[in-house]
Amino acid sequence: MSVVGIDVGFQNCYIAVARSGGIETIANEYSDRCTPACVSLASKNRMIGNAAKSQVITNFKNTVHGFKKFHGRAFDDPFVQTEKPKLPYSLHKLANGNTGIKVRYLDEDKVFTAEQITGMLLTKLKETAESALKKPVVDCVISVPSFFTDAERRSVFDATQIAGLNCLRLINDTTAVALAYGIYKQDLPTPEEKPRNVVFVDMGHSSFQVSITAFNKGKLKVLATAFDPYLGGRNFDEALVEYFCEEFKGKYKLNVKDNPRALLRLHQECEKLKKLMSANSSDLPLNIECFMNDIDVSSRMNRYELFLKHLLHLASLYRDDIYAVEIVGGATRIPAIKERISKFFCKDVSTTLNADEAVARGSALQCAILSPAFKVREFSITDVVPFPITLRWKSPTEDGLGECEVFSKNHAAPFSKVITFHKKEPFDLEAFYSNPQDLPYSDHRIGCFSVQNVVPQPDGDSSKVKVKVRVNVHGIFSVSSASLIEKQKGEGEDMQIDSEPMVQNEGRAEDQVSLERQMIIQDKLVKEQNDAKNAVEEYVYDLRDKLCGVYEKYITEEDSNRLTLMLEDTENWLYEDGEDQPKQVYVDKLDALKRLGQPIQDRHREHEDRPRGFEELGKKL
Ligand code: ATP
Ligand code: K
Ligand code: MG
Repeated sequence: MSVVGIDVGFQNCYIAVARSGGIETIANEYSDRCTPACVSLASKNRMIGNAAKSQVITNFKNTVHGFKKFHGRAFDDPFVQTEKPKLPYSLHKLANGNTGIKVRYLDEDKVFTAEQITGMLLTKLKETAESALKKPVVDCVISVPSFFTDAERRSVFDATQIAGLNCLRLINDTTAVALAYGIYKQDLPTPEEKPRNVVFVDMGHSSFQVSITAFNKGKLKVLATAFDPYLGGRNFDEALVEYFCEEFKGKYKLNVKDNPRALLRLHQECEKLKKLMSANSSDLPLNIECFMNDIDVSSRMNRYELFLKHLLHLASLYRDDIYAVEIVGGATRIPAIKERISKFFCKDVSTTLNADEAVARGSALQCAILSPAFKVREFSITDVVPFPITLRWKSPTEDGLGECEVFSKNHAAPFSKVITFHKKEPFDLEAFYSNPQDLPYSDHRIGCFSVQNVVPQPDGDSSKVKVKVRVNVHGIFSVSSASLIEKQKGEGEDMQIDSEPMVQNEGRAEDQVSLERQMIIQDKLVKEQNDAKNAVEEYVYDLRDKLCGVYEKYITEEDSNRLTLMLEDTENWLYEDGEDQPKQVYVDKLDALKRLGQPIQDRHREHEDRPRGFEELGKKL
């Protein structure tokens, strides 16, 4: 059984695996440990990760990136509506009101849910892990932002199922980082001693998360989390893009925003520039050739200007008694960000963790702890509820409408609580986030839970109903069970609960799972076809080279000319009729060529081996 942790970032994904020697971050087929969160749909197949990223400009309408925050969101959500005009691909309102992504795939218009797109990405990450580990990957731990609400978490969880993964836990980004920090520390205070408090800061591409975590030997407890769900590296890119759009309007009379391709290129160049600015204090140039309408553009940017354009809000946190401030996430490489964080906590920031990989590594550690297949040091993790949750109840005829806050902000999680009701009939429990104004999500409802089969006591009195509410290991809320206590016996009888989350995945789970399987098969077919075609092409080039080189002595001029002509024909065929043929056609073609090439190769090999054979014979004698 493999033990895998996956950091699904807004921009960058990482996979870490637990092996007996420790945690290791895995590289993909491009020898890259980072896999871009990007999916590109095409007329024959999908490209995912690095291959998709190279399509961002050429196939911009069908190359999906920046979708992480569409999970569990309504199409009419203000966030979705502000993102929409900035995206090169189209969004579409699904039947259930959620955000769908509209692309052309297999020469048809298709709408995918956010669960499906992330499912595709996870398929790729799963395959990457499988080819590195050389065994199937099923169990995993996936990271999510600490501020993800119930609907967002359930949506990501559905995506893991579409990809055929068994997600043991959705772990908060900063909690994964805390685990990666704490589990190997030998000098943590004993459980009786005062805990060591460490602040973890993660600024990625789309968001800013901070947690304060207390460590003792063998355990960590998150005390509080704070976040700005809309502040990340991309805001800096956008600020730069805005700046240059304005400048180019005046300087070159170019309306960059009217041209999606140019805008995407400017985005890419601005991100590069931003990264350069982290390492350079001087002015830096920006040059893009043939940018728009055949015009080359150039400009300069200095740090000062960029930073004045941006205000950074840090959540108010405890400042005293902080042992260290550990920073991770790509955007914490920006010097001004580092400075602000350091200034805020009156402390130098530490960068002892791998800024890019800590989330994935912590997730893998959590997977190792949860997996029965792996032995790892005991380490207990207590996380927090990011937003307070209230329960409201009502029954059809009885009065006594009421509500109470069942989980306060920063309440420990996972956690179960029992609440007692006195009821004569079935009743509904509505769960919602207590403070809609603090929620980075437009719907504060979580779900409705109906407690069935409630009846009065034989004497006509109300029955005592014990209801268990729970925030589970994924940070998802539920009314998990209810039992009716009989007055005389004092025993409980389990009641049925019908639960209905407010936001549900639009597709039927089984359909989406089988659709993903079909797409995997389709991609595989296309890959095999391409590989077979490439093999023909390679053979043609290789043989042609050798015919005028090392094989020259082993073939008559006449045969050589004939073969060369044939190779030329094959090459032309590959660009014309042979452009898109079934795999078998290429396999047959290659066989036919090899039948002609092999004897020459054999004669050559024989000749090469002969002197060596004599040499060896000589040694033996
Ligand atoms: P999120 O955590 O929001 O889901 P993510 O995990 O994909 O996003 P990271 O990989 O942590 O994000 O960070 C990516 C961001 O960091 C991008 O905005 C990228 O441009 C920025 N970044 C990376 N290196 C540097 C650098 N040297 N200087 C400035 N910014 C950088
Ligand atoms: K990441
Ligand atoms: Mg991240």
